[in-house]
Amino acid sequence: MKKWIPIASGLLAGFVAATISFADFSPKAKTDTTASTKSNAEKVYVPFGEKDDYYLFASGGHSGQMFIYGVPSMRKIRTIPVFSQDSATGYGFDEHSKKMMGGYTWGDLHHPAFSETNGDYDGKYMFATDVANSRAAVVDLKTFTTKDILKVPNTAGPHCAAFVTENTEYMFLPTRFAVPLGQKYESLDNYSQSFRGVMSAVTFNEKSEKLGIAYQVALPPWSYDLSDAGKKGSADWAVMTTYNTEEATTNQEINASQADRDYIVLFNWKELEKMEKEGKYEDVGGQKMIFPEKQKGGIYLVPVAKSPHGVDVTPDGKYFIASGKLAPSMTVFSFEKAFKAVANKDFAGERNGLPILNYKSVMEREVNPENALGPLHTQFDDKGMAYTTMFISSEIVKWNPKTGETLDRVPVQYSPGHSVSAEGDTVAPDGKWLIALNKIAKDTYLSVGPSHPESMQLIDISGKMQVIQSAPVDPEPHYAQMIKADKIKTINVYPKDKNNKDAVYKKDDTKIVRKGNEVHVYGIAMRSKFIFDAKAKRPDVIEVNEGDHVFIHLTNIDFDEDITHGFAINSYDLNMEVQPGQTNTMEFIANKAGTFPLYCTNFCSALHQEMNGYFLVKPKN
Ligand code: CUK
Ligand code: CUA
Repeated sequence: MKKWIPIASGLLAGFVAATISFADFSPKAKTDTTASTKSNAEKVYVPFGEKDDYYLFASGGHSGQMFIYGVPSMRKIRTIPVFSQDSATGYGFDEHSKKMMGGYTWGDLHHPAFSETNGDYDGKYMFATDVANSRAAVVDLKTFTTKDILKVPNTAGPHCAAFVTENTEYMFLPTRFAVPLGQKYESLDNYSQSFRGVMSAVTFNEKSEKLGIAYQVALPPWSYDLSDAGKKGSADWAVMTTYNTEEATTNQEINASQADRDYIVLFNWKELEKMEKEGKYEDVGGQKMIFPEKQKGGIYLVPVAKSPHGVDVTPDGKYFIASGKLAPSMTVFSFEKAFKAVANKDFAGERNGLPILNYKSVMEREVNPENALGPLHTQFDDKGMAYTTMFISSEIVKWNPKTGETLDRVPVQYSPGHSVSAEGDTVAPDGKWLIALNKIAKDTYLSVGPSHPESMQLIDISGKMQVIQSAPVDPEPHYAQMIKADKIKTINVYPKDKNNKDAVYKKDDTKIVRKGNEVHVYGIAMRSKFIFDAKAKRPDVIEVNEGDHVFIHLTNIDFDEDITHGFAINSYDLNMEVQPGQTNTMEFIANKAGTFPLYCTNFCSALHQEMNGYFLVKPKN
């Protein structure tokens, strides 16, 4: 049988080689493209007193965090802790965020996704998922803080998320790893019969600011990779790539790269929603699980070049573009043709009960820029032109999805995974800036030893593509989104919350209350002291008995922008933060007797160093 992509097996070796050896890259390309002229320097220079035009939200990968940069200066502004503890902000130490983290200490955050209205970023929320511990999270962009985290049952590694539908109705979480439903023990010999790749339809309630699960779908036991929601005419649909349709249970590097083709899974979420409403699901561990081999009509397969890694929908919603890491081509598929094939039952058989659409009926064109290797992910500009990252040939290729013509290419250093252009995955990309998110920085920055930071290279795409700036970034920006700065409306201080029974806004209301062995402190932080009980001889001292269950509720009554206080207890491994107007609680058992200084960790005034007190723990006997 003729191989569909004759050079694919050679490429596999190339891909593997490229991931272990970057020594072959010539440094010459770099000198050709790095910022060296004044005009380029001016483009990224944001004078003091002025601000950047865009926010960049980069995923922090296995740091579990999200990194915020300004564009075009590429200055890092903030780290938002999401799935991992962060002592800088007390995240994961205070009671609320500790509970949210659900007992886990870290996460692997891959694809950030802004909330959308009519297919455009609305600047309200940011979503993300955790591949490591199967969770979803939402970040509030009024305060740049994590609002809710949801542990998603029945799933292992929702890598391909988050991607949201046009009006944030759902974010879908398909999984990278197949597991038996409920993740029960099962022999890998029963993989094909008992394992599933589950996709979850996660909802967000803006009023309660809580995430929930509407339903789940038990997909075949394949690995699902990056996905995208439809837009405009295709808004009811979504697409995701698959690999390991071979259902290999060991040595995936070889065994999951056997078949010449894998699939794009094309699904109609309105149909799935209808099935859920009509009760066409089974209860699996308390979740509504739809089995597509029994409930037909919502999900279809489209054959695609082997082991695709990315699929992206064009801004007009008419096409979806799949890129194969082991195939040299970008394949453009037409939604309209797919809908026709669905209506005419133009099928080329079935797999696992899912109909396969005829490749020729849905495919629009295969695009193979000369010597461009390892296409991964695609972004767009305001004219609908596509920018695809080439992992192996280390470059960005600009091309026209309507003709397949290659328009421009620029080398990057090195091995870009994703790239991101300004609002480049919305219905209305801005056509400004593209940032290559490179896996390997190698010789770009001052050396810090054997392992280097990742690298984000800013590319001006207003004319011929030109790399003009680069910024190091901690591991690991798998994806990022760039939003116009004026779309984000932050608050300056937390407003008083009369319904919060833990909050205290006046000195005279501070108190320490004992109920059995529970001690509740209702205190305030202000420049430059703590007051836990205004009536006490020493208002800045907390005294408890060894073994007491202690709750310290602390309100920052400095209603003044950027006057943040911290609260740490020496040798108790505890720290939290109260931002202006905010109330936070620290909960712990006083299991060590002794004298422990407490202090403000966040520099807040000239007398910050005096902002301290004592935590005294009387021994049991
Ligand atoms: S993935 Cu493709 S390069 Cu997690 Cu989007 Cu990293
Ligand atoms: Cu409060 Cu330093």
